[in-house]
Amino acid sequence: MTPRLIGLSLGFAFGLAFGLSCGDARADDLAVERNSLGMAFVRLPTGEFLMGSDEAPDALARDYPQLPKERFTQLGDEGPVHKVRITRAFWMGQHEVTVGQFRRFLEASGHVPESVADGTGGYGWRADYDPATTRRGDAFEGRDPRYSWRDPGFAQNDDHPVVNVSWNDAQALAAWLSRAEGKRYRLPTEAEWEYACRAGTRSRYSTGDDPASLLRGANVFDARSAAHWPRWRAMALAGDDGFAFTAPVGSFAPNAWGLYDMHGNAWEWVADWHGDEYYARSPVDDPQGPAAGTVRVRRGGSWHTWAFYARSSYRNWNAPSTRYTLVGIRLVRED
Ligand SMILES: [Ca+2]
Ligand SMILES: [Ca+2]
Repeated sequence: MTPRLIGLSLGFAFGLAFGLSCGDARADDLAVERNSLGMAFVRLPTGEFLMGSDEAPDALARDYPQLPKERFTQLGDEGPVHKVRITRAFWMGQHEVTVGQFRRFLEASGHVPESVADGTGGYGWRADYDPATTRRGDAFEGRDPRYSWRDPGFAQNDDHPVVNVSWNDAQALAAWLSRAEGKRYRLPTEAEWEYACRAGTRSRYSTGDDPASLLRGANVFDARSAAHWPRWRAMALAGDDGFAFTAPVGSFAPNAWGLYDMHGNAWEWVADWHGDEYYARSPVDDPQGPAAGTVRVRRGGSWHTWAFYARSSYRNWNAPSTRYTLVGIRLVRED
């Protein structure tokens, strides 16, 4: 991760200048529809929100005492906090795309996932694999053809989020669904994703500021996961969320707009290229991200992610061909 430092205090002043004008939508009022693969979508209204975070490193250090302090000065791309207006209602996937839905897509479309097509496979978990034996201390073994969307090395049934899928695979899924149903599917923009994740909140998580609040709302790196990665035990969320690996989608409480697993379970690819300084020049209306780039953003954290990196504003990224045990898909359908 490259150090990313820009004016956090400026972002804070900017954030105070705007009030929230969204968030009055309630899950009970929002329409839900299912598509041909059995994916449920929630219709999110237009609105505006404050995107990003300008939290001072000292405040973060106080609330995440287990992390090295330099982590808190590497978050420049989360600021400045800026107003974003979503001018078009859209349908947000209520859940991450599941293994079963992805399999049905492959069977119907003939698409070959990138990890299979290029013969290099994905990443996976193996009980006797030791990160300390690898040069980079990788948490998982791979790339290896033995691992793919079909097998990340731990048990998944059809209701778990599909992982080891690339950004390019997500494009293929959206394009096929669009052709099959005559409605436009795509990945959410990064702004749509954060709007949906926050669901009217301004706190670190849709469950509040306290990392412990995630226990009722998200599958992250908790005490149960730490049993398999003892070297990172200190980073685990205190308590047991019930899942060492992925959980069936929808196993935790939804946010205020009826969306599940926006925090944790699987990271979710979004449409945008990543730009370190994009927020400083982002348009207010429907930002689409930088026009060009080398890496695509993923959001929300995963079952293996420390709570700090599952915050609503946190941004991470990978090359569009990346396939990994932690990264999955959530789609948008246009209105
Ligand atoms: Ca967990
Ligand atoms: Ca997720």
